[in-house]
Amino acid sequence: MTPLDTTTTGLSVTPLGYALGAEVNGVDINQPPTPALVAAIRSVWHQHHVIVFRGQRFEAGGMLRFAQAFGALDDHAATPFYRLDEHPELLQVTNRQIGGKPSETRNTGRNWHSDYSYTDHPAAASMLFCVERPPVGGDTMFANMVNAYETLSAPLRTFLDGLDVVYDVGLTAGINERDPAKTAEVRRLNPPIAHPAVRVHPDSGRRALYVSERSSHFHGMTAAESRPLIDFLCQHATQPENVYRHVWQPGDLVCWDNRTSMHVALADFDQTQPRHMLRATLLGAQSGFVVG
Ligand SMILES: O=C(O)CCC(=O)C(=O)O
Ligand SMILES: [Fe+2]
Repeated sequence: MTPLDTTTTGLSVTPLGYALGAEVNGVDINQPPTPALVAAIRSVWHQHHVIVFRGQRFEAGGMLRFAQAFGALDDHAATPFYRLDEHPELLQVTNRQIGGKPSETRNTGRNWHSDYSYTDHPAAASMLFCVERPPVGGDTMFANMVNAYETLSAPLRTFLDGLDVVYDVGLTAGINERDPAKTAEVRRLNPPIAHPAVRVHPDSGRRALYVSERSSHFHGMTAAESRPLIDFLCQHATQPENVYRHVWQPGDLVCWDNRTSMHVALADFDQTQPRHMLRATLLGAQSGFVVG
């Protein structure tokens, strides 16, 4: 890893967790980032997988410009509801009312996952801005999937290296409590799709486990054969020692690499209290093949 040149960028980095997560200070996300700053942040991000910028001001244009400096953005067409009308690259993850009804993104992310794994372009990274949070709770946990892979035995790593794993949007927690018409549309847009069970990061070359609670089975294996292994891998990956738990503050921008981490949004809060976040999603490479 190239050492960080703090003299030119003014960045300072404080690890937040042993397994992953670091706070990055010295950045105003609403200022156009220089190429040197983007390179420095990228290097910290690769090292820590999840990075946190605190005390930021939400400006849609500023956040989009900042996010775009790291790659092309998804317009969230795989889940075409609750985008900002004027900026489809910003998805509202909120329990505010939208169109007179509680938003169905109020329970987004309630089981361990990597974003858009059920699409043919799994997200490279996500950036979530906290506008409003409940008085207590509403935390998000992240697990290091490079560690998860590297701490498996060599025979199991070799076995997984040769496998594809099927993702099914129907395994998204809470999906069956959502509006049936919207759910049917999301299922139609995203049929079950197989991706490599181990992902190689395009920049760092590191291998990471790519199996989550939204995986139904390994391609070519039965559900009965797959289930114990998927359960084991999820349990292995999400051991407390391999997890960073983020306690949000308004003004936090948390950025995670979906290729080397997975996350879960906890329902550990009073659902009558507002929680309002906006997400930009960095497009990942086309991947996978649709199954049955
Ligand atoms: O609300 C959160 O903390 C995260 C929700 C989630 O999984 C996401 O936005 O990708
Ligand atoms: Fe997510």
